[in-house]
Amino acid sequence: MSTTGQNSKLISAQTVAEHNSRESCWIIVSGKIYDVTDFMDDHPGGSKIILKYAGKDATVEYDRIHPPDALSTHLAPEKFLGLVDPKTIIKVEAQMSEEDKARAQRKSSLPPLSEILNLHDFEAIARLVMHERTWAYYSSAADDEISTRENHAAYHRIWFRPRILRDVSTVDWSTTILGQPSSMPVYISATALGKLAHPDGELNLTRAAGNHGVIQMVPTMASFTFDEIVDATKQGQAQFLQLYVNKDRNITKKLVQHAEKRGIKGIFVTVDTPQLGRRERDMRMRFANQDPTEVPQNTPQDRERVQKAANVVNSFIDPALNWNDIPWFQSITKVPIVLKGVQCWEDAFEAYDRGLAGVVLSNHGGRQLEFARSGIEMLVEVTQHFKQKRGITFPNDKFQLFVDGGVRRATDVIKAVALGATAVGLGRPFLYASAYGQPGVERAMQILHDEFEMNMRLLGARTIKDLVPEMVDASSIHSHIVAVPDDRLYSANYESMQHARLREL
Ligand code: 173
Repeated sequence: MSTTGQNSKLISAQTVAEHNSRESCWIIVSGKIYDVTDFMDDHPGGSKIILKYAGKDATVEYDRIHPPDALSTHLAPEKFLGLVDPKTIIKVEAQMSEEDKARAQRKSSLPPLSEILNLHDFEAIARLVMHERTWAYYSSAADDEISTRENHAAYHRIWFRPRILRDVSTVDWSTTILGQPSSMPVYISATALGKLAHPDGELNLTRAAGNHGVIQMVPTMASFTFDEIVDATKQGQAQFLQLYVNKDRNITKKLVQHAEKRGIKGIFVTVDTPQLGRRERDMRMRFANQDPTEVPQNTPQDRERVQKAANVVNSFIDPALNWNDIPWFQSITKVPIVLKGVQCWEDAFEAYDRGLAGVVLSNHGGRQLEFARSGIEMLVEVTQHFKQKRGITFPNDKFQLFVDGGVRRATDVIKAVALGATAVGLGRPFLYASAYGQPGVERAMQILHDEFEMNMRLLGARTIKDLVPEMVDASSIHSHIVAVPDDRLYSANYESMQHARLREL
């Protein structure tokens, strides 16, 4: 399916401008005219933004978010109507709102990277300089945002039992993940729409990862194409692929087999997203930016539209995915397959018994099921059950455990590794660092390296192998109410949710 076929019919910009409503909506992207009337309610970013550009040229906004092939992948060929007649285009100067100007001003006074001392700093800066819609999308989480805060708080319930008088003049925290060397037990977890953070989006992550020997998990919903991201790697740089499984299994099969050909070293199938969680701060931001004439009314049509928008991800992600699909995955690729979003020992056993390469214990950054437990708490449960019921201990090369969510410090990673994780995923922190572009992401990685070096020494751990369960006290991990000092840096970054407000008349 492709809309990039030969359709060289010329249409005037004035004709396009007549199709400026929900009933008939055309847009121009890179000189091409598309009919998006039927598609707009399936658009993951909502119909509102499409209607804003109805009858107009949406190229700049489109490029800010999407990979070049998004339209050709998601629209039927007949929706590509032709080319805009260049003689008919009237240029309109882009207008900057007061908020845009203020943001640009803040962006011009970023502190130098040398003053960024930890990953919380990146988050605080990102909140000031990212577009408010970007911040709302990245930082929001499900419902009352309790799981997302628990993700970080759970690490506060684990304390260290260091060993002394070991020669720690040299310490080494490098490791291997699914057989691939990694300079630290950390990988870049997949996050959608990287271009919202910076024009170079995911490529900042790819290039920084290449320079620091870190593995990047390439997201299905990236804002560059898969090939653009792979093309940005260095010789020998390993990458994983995060996979949303499409209803049309041929699309998924093609992606997986193409990824294998391009040298992807692990496939992380996301299993916690049969429907997207409700991220109310993100939803609220969309309403706040809404044209009052477009505010959904309580009519059956509008209710259906809102419901459809909430479930829109269903057109890209198959909610029918189930355990019986696993042999099919194993038949289409030889790349190790890991399930991302496993949340209890029963499912971890199931994954093990079906010959998968591992699981990511994760609640999707708290963005899916509210009151899903933190990955680090699940890790304690999973390793205990494997030991007691199967006599299996971790880390284990045959079946690897990963954790993500809430990780901001090397000490967090070290706790997870001591408890049996092979490596830990960080998503948001690297996105926030990418507000500074590639140098920001590199600085974030360097900060983690510096924290690893010092903490390995202070713990008496010369290598990753010295990080054993006896080095931590996780006995309070399942107690969700424990008085520990507040993490001021982290808490100050947390932005409270808001209630609905009366509309301004
Ligand atoms: O967490 C997310 O926002 C996410 O996983 C997603 C899924 C589909 C489209 C965009 C983002």
